[in-house]
Amino acid sequence: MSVTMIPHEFTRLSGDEQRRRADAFFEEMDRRRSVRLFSDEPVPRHLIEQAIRTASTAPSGAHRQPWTFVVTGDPEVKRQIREAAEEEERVNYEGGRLPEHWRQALEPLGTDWHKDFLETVPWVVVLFEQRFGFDAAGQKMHHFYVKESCGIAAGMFITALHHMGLATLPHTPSPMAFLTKLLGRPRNERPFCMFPIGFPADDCVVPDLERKTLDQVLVEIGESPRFSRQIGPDTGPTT
Ligand code: IYR
Repeated sequence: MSVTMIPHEFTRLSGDEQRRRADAFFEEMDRRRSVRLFSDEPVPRHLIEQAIRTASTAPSGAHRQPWTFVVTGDPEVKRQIREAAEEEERVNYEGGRLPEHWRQALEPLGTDWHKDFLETVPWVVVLFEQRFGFDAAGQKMHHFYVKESCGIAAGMFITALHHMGLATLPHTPSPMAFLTKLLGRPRNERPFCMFPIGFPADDCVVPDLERKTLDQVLVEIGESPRFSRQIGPDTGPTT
């Protein structure tokens, strides 16, 4: 059985417009920060739904879309998530489960086992990866590149949230298995990442971090294609 092929609706932009969008989007994304201090101000459910719709446009192995976004705004559920997450993190930080190199890496960030934000925020979303799926007949179906697919979906999710003026923290209390049971998920699903979502608190602070420069993250091999330097910061605006 093959899928029907349809013409691709692609919007071709002018070079100027591409440059303008590229620069503006970078500026916008560069202002994104992971937030740990939230206000309890409500957030419309529609915004969360749109962020999940957006994330679910992510490419995935064989288009299996191996993800489930579990959403809760229920104070009791949030309380249970917080309690269980803090229990695990207390063992990490105070029970010596965090290896020394990990402890050292976290020290400048000032994180500890307290996870108040899990109760403060109006919404908590847990992204579950589906290790396999089920076809229409209920038969087990293979899922491909599950981690890669969910990683891309998670990136698009936090991008969508930032773009709509919300803050989040990709949070991975370790180990996360408690979420499967607590949220009543089936055995083909595993927690991938958790996202407390809301507005930053008025007195929210974030670590004064620097991002790697382009030179540190970009390695070019061989010669650039012809004309490719026309749209580059060193050649000035394009016409
Ligand atoms: N999951 C723990 C520890 C932690 C790990 C990393 I890597 C971080 O960037 C931040 C925290 C916690 O949430 O505290």
